[in-house]
Amino acid sequence: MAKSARQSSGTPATIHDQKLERGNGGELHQIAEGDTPVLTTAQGVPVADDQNTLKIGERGPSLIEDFHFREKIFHFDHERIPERVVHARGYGAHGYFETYESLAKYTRADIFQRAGEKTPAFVRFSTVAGSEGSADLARDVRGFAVKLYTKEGNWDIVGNNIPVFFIQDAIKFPDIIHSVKPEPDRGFPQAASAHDTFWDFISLTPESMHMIMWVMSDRAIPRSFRFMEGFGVHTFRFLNAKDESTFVKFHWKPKLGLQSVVWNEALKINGADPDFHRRDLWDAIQSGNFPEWELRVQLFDQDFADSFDFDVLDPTKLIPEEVIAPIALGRLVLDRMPDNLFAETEQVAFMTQNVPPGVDFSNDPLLQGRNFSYLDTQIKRLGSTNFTHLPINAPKCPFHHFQQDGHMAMRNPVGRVNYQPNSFGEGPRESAQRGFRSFPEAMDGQKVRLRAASFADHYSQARQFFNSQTAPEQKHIGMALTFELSKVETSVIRERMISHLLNIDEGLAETVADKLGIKELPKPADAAVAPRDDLEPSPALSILANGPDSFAGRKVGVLVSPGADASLLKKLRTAIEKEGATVEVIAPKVGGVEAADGTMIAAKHMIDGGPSVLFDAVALVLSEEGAERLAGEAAARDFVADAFAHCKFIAFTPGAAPLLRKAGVDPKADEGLIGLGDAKAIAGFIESCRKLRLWSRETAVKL
Ligand code: HDE
Repeated sequence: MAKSARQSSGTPATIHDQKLERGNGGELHQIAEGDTPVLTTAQGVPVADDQNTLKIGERGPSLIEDFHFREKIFHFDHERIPERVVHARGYGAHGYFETYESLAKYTRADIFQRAGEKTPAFVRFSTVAGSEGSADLARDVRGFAVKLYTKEGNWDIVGNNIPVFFIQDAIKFPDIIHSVKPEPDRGFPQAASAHDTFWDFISLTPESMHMIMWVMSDRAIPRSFRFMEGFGVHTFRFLNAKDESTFVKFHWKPKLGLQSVVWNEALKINGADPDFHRRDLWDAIQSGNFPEWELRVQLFDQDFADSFDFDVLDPTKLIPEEVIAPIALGRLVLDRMPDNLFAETEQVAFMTQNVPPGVDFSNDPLLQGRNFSYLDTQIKRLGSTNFTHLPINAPKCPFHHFQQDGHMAMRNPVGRVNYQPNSFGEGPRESAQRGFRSFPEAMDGQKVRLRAASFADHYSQARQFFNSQTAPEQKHIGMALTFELSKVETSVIRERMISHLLNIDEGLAETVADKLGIKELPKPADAAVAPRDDLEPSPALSILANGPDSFAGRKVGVLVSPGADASLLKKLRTAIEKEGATVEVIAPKVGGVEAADGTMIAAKHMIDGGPSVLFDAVALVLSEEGAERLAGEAAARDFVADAFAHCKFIAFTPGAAPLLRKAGVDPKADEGLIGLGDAKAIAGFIESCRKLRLWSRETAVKL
């Protein structure tokens, strides 16, 4: 009999500079060189062979006695937990919140008492409709959920990047979500609202029209999590030490300004890099460019609430920032990626009802419904009432209670007494002074199922939003509506949507109807309250009016060819990095190119894998011969043609002319094409890039 060969793992190689091991207390230790830990079972039994199951003879049946194999496969079979029913695809990071100054006048929330106080935070960004493995650039709302581990308990602000919502009452949530998810008979489309059931529901739900304007705007295709706002959406209350109430709305403002992509770009990014947003956050934090947001609040009293045009309890309405100017309370900085995506980002449990003393709810019916849902959903997803024992969910302040047992209990109370009151003088007691108190709002009414008349105006703020957009943004809304409705097969749904648009903006309705081939406009939809014309536009609602004033945090893709000018590239890189932006080099081949001076230029991407949609601006540093060659490659022509069509700034060396020509781009077409002759030209390129896009080109390229 031939001697059996045992498959061996050999010496484990490490591609990391350091090997890390987690101690019992969860802390990370560096493992000394040559001190590789021994593989064990989950019970700690050292393993001799992890390559072969235990068998009778080398070709015989496997033995059930093989406890290592059984444990390994058993655990693997149970690795998946249900994904979130909404917001399944998400990406999180750790950081901190730093309070600017005391807000004790309005709230006794501990986090706002002391200037300079730093509170640990965890943030999870997400898309809503797609499943965990869907692509980042879906047209969708983005979740913006913030967990603040305050000294008086965890506070979760579970918000979105859009300040209003589709529905007014939580009872409609399953309906809207069912309608946007893949259709139940066919199981598609994934992570897309462009299908019949979504638009059917929307067209039958006039209260969603304001939100629809936002979701059809570029807000729903952000360039990066780092460049989007967050909103608490609902009206909450602050309560001060005397339990006096002030209404509050929460806004997160990105330090780097707002930025989105265009739809054609989004489609291509999803193909080129479905993890575009994740990668962006990972890269930024790993390279020390910590993203930052300012927490601003709109504060108002009952008198304002009574006199405001809309009901402050209605989550389909906002209070324009020009009406109540937000006040800055502090800054949120994200500076550390989780060690493990599952343990932290997947298992984190956000709950709207997690509020500390000094923060309270309003009667917004959507918020009230959420306060039920978020606790309930954690049992389904995390499988035990003890999900608060997971490190990511546990408070970081002292906590004492008598809740015990249950699945996976890791921290039962010690001692004899697990109740109160008790005669043993043991255990925690409540504190009237420190404890959470609700605002003692006087309530009186009949038990009814009714929608308040003050919630009935569904079009005025939708119109105000549209009127507050710049011309390119208005155009994008029209294009998005056209695209989405073009995917709707049922004509009556398309027409019903046009009848709503007529109540928002006639021009918009006509443009979309024309593209959809609707010859005769339908009647405007019946409106419970006639849409108003007198709401002032709110510039704060526009992305383009609130862009950055620098190119910091953005990325330039530089396409190089053999024979490129290395010293020019160096100058370009220095100038871009000085601006706080980054450079990635793209070359015809993996590994880079040899420059004219014989030096090697390293590249991050090969042309096929580094399309221009991944960058905010591009530069072509090419020799004439290199450009001639690249002109024969579809990927290189697309690189240039797309950058041009997406209104990006394009810098180029004189040698790039053959490629520009073949890509159909006239180097003199507009001021967004910048010849790289000298250092002055580089400065000009960077100055242009601060505008992010040359929107005036859009009409010419018919995006
Ligand atoms: Fe959520 N939502 N939601 N939602 N939501 C969830 O909770 C729900 C709503 C939001 O990164 C679920 O733990 C109801 C508005 C974010 O882990 C679930 C209603 C806003 C996240 C749930 C709403 C949000 C969720 C699913 C209508 C913006 C992701 C998994 C009444 C203000 C948090 C989970 C994360 C997640 C219910 C409406 C934001 C099922 C019933 C409005 C950012 O509980």
